[in-house]
Amino acid sequence: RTRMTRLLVTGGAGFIGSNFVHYVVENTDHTVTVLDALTYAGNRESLAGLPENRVEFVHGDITDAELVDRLTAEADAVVHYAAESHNDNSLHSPRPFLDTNIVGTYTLLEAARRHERRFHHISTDEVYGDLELDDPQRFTEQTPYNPSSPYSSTKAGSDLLVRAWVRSFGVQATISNCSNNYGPYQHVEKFIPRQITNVIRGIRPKLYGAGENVRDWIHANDHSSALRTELGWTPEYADFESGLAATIQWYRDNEAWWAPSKDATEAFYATKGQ
Ligand code: NAD
Ligand code: TDX
Repeated sequence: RTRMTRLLVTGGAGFIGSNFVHYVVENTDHTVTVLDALTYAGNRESLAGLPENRVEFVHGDITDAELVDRLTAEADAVVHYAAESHNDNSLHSPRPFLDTNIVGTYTLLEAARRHERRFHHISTDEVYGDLELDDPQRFTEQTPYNPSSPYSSTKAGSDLLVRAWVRSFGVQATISNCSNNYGPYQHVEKFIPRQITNVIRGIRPKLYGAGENVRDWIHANDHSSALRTELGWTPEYADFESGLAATIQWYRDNEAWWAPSKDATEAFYATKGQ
């Protein structure tokens, strides 16, 4: 256990952010302020049951400079998850991706700079583009950025802002570029929960194209605890099959959590022929 710290967690009512807040409450003495706009992807219920003396919820937007400034000043460190996160949505309506991912990250960086706060930026491996199926190469920190979608290009842009604020202004920041996460509290628009909840509802799973896309999956809890080379971290959910089985069980046990967004998500996909 480490010294007690107050963390400002943006996007803490989303999938990975809420898993992180649960993880912090269970494994540290830190207190958490969640800043979340509760977009379609945010869900207050993902934080249900957490002790009020450890987790404060603030409903607000990361592009609100005044609010971000105050909350950053009150925190010891900022962990930044808030984003528009769905590639499919970015193809239909890119504008919110620019506002949240670029302007929102800029707003947080300026506050971290002003108040000299440690800043961790959650990004994605999709900034590196894609690999051929038989490509012997894997992405490293040195791989050039080559994003494909409006989503990944705004994440790449936000990463470059973080790098520039480190170089230009000495902000103490780190970036993680994680692969696909799975686990509880993931929105039913995403691949794994969409197929689990389709099967529960008796709908055929939907595979895009010929189903040849490949993803690297990491359990959200392992994302919360990770940094392998320097810290000697190893994943707890090393066996994908049992991690997936536990995730399927979670969706079976928590239909009340996902049912309210299921019909709207499928109705939207149907309008796009997906
Ligand atoms: P998510 O869509 O489930 O959650 C995003 C959260 O951010 C929601 O609670 C939403 O309400 C909030 N939010 C959105 N816009 C906001 C704004 N303007 N102000 C305040 N809050 C706002 O996303 P996720 O899958 O949990 O992803 C979290 C982060 O991890 C993102 O930065 C994403 O790019 C990154 N990431 C995700 C994955 C993955 O597999 N899901 C993999 C690698 C990296
Ligand atoms: O119904 C589907 N059928 C299907 O074949 C859906 C929803 C997706 N897919 C495919 C598309 C992708 O190849 O499955 C793969 C995974 O799709 P998503 O779950 O939408 O995730 P992806 O586009 O890979 O992006 C995710 O990982 C990287 C997160 O949503 C991003 O936030 C993260 O940066």
